[in-house]
Parts: sequence; structure tokens; C-alpha cells
Amino acid sequence: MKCGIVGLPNVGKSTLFNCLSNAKAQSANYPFCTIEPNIGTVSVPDERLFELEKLVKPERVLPAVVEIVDIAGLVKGASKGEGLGNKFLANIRECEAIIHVLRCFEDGNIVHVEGTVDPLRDKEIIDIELQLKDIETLAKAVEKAKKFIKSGKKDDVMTYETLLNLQKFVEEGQNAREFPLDDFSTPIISEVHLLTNKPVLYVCNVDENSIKNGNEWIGKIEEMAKKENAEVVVLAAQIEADINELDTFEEREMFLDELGLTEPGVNRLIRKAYDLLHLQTYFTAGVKEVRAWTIGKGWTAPQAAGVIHTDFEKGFIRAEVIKYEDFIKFGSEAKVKEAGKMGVEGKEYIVQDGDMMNFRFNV
Ligand SMILES: Nc1nc2c(ncn2[C@@H]2O[C@H](COP(=O)(O)OP(=O)(O)O)[C@@H](O)[C@H]2O)c(=O)[nH]1
Ligand SMILES: [Mg+2]
Repeated sequence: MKCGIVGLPNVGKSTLFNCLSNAKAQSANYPFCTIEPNIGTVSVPDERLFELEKLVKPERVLPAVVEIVDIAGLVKGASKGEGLGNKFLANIRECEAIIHVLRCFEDGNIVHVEGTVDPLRDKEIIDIELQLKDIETLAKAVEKAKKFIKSGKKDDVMTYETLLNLQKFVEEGQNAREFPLDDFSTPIISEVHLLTNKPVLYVCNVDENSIKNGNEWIGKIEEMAKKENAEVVVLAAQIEADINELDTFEEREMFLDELGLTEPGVNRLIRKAYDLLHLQTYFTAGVKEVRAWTIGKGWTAPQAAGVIHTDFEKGFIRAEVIKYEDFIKFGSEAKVKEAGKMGVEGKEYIVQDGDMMNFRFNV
């Protein structure tokens, strides 16, 4: 599950990526490891892990992680191969969600490829490049679907018509993610793997002053995002990067405090990205390790067990489930059991965020 950071050049993508990579500076529990220069896994900040750690006192704590990719070099003409455009568009295709960084800061020393700061225009430029690529993809899909309509089968005709309507929709300058869906069209559209069908999160990269006092662009971007049903995170990547450079936790806290922040903006961003990917967490807790496991929303207990080991899924018998709140309230597994609050669940159980799971299985 990967999230790609996109945006025009010089909007702060790499600065943001480096902030994420420096999350390790904030806590040893939140390590970052660089897989390739532009890919990293970042831990998902989760207060609940600290609470569990206090009660269980395990040897180690392992948080959930998401993979983040810094996708450089999207410029006007990318869909036509401009500026290595094809390579970068291919990178986006491999991501399940998009973090779209918008430059909302003025700085005469940092060149803006379009000459002026205007994040709404910038957003359009990126959207258009992605849409142009999708139109290409759709043209091929439509062509292919057309061959099947000769069969006269209702489903084949409907598939063709759906793709054609979608193509028209994107050609009108809209993103595929906004196309009205029904039970029939949903799987067809997800199969074409369109760039503009991926969920998106907008980041307003602002300067220090705007963190405290707002900025003319933020409201406009929020309005735009609302229409798209997308989320917005406001942060100051450069300052967060500077704060990361400070040596002690106390100094970093002090500077965040001065900005009126209780935590770095990137923490909020990571949690939202996790949500955007439709991910959630369940916990396992033992003296050896307290661990957050990542699963999709709506997954069943056996599917969730399979994340630990495929044998757990194949040989699944049942799951013992403790609600996180109950564990905190009663303080230990034994006490939760005594209070009759431990659930025993079967194969159909849909795992909830924060469930503490113990799987029974045989192989
Ligand atoms: N003033 C200011 N400069 C920033 C901010 N974010 C990034 N920069 C600077 O803008 C330049 C381009 O940033 P970079 O992260 O490399 O942009 P990218 O091309 O989108 O990856 C660098 O010199 C950064 O230091 C910001 O919030 N305020
Ligand atoms: Mg960069």
C-alpha cells in the first residue's frame, strides 16, 4: 500500500518527504527506512501504542507503517512524455493514493515554474496531465470493449457504454474519482486503473505566518476539496524540516508550541494518508511485543490473521477479541476476561479498528 507525493516542481514535495523520513528524530518508536532514494516507509503515529506499552511493558513496540513515494518531475506536458513524464506517471499508477502538495507560500528566491503562486491553477495543471493520460488509457479500453459488443450480450454492451461515458466525463475535464458509480460500473472502472480514480489528499504547504494566521489560499483550497470530497492538511514543510534539525525533544516541542501546534503537521498527514488508503489497525499485545497490524476496512478475522501468517488464515478456528478501551479500563487481559469482556469470534467477524486480537488456529 503506497501513497505517492505529487505536485509541480518546487512546491515542497521533497522537503515534506524528508520531514516524514525524519519522523525518527521525534521518537525512536517511529523509525523510517529508505528503500530507494524516493521511497520510504513511515510509521503511523498512534497514541494507543504508548498506552499499551505502559500497561504491557513489552520488549519492543512495532507501529503500523505506510509507504510513501516522492514522485518528482510532473510538469506541463508530462502526459506527452515531457520531463520524463511517462516514468513519473507510471510511478503514480503503482500508488494506491495520492498526496497532492500545493505551494501556498511566497518566496522570491524559489522559482515557481509558472511564474506566480497560484495553487488552484497548479492543481489544474497536474489534474490535466493525469486526465490526459487517463483519456489515452480509456481510449484503449473503449476500443477493446467495442470488439465484444458484437456478441450482443447485455453486459458487454453496458461495459462499452460505461467506458464511453467515463471517457466523455474525463474529456470534459473531470477526474474519474468523481464519476457517479453504481454496482455495475464500480468494478469496470477500477479495472482500468486510472490515475484520476485514486483517492487524493491535498497538502497546503504554507509559511510560518500562515500556520498561525491562515492565508488567502487555504479557504479556496478547502472549498475546492470539499466539492471533490477530499481532505486537506495545512502544514509548513520547511519549518517542520528545520524543527526536525533541532537536537532535543524539548527544543522541538518548544518550537511546535510557538507555532501553536501540539504535534508536527506531518503526523496528521500520515494518519490521514492511512485513512485515505482505507486502512485500519488491530493490535497484538504480549510481553515480547506490542504490535499494530495494518488491514483494510471491512476485513474479516481470518483475513486479518493472514497478515501475521498465511497459516493463521488457513487454519483459523476463532479469534479472541478485546476492545482497546476495555483493555485500558481493566488493565490486563486476565482482568478483562474476569469482567467477561473478552469476545470469542468466528470466521465472519469483521475486525474493528483498535481490536486486540488473539488467534486460535491449527495447521
Ligand atoms: N519559504 C519556503 N520555502 C520552502 C517551503 N517548502 C519548501 N521550500 C523550499 O523550496 C525549495 C524546493 O523544495 P523541494 O521540497 O525540493 O520541492 P519539490 O521540487 O516539490 O520537491 C527548497 O529550496 C525548499 O527549501 C516553505 O514552506 N517555505
Ligand atoms: Mg523534489
